[in-house]
Amino acid sequence: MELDLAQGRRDDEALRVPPGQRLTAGFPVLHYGEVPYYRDMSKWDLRIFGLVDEAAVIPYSDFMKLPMKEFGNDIHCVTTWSKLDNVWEGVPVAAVMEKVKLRPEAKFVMLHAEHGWSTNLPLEDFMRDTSFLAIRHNGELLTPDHGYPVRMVVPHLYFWKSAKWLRGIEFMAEDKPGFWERNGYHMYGDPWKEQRYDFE
Ligand SMILES: Nc1nc2c(c(=O)[nH]1)N[C@H]1C(S)=C(S)[C@@H](COP(=O)(O)O)O[C@H]1N2
Ligand SMILES: [Mo]
Repeated sequence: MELDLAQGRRDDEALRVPPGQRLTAGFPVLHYGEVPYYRDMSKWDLRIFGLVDEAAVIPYSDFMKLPMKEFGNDIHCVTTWSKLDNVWEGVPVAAVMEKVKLRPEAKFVMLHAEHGWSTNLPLEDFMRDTSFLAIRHNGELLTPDHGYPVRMVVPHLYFWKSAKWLRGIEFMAEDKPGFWERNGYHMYGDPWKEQRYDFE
């Protein structure tokens, strides 16, 4: 029997693309509002606050000294594009969590981005070992459009949960809607269940 490698690859890809999604080879840029441009990284920091014993503020120079790792994943945008085989470099969530002591009441997370944009997710999903804070994509530093200097990546949820220009991580006892969630997007956003929008 002859092996059809091209067909095998298409079957494999089909299994990796959630319902209602189409593959894209490019890397579309999608966000609300203006792209922030940073001139002075000494003004950048990442704040970890909410239900922690003591809030932490991590300056850029300290953030860049955190342990970095390579991550590979597929991303699925709610607007129906999926991009397979991304290679990222970033800080595992566990390394950031070493900076704070989480209170037991903490069950949800709000990710805060530049200009007040935000998105919410359960603590459990934030803490997965596939979630991370990215600084590079496919070998290059993140561009301003894609979230420079640091973006969250939560690959198992729709890509809007992956906040670009991340500046704050807030721990909460109850779930609260972030920016798109207040505007009708799903509170959880599982691409395999097509949890796109909450309105009909
Ligand atoms: N800060 C911020 N992060 C954001 C958004 C945004 O509007 N602001 N949009 C989200 C949405 S809807 C998507 S699909 C992805 C797109 O990321 P990309 O532009 O790198 O493809 O970013 C997410 N992160
Ligand atoms: Mo999106």
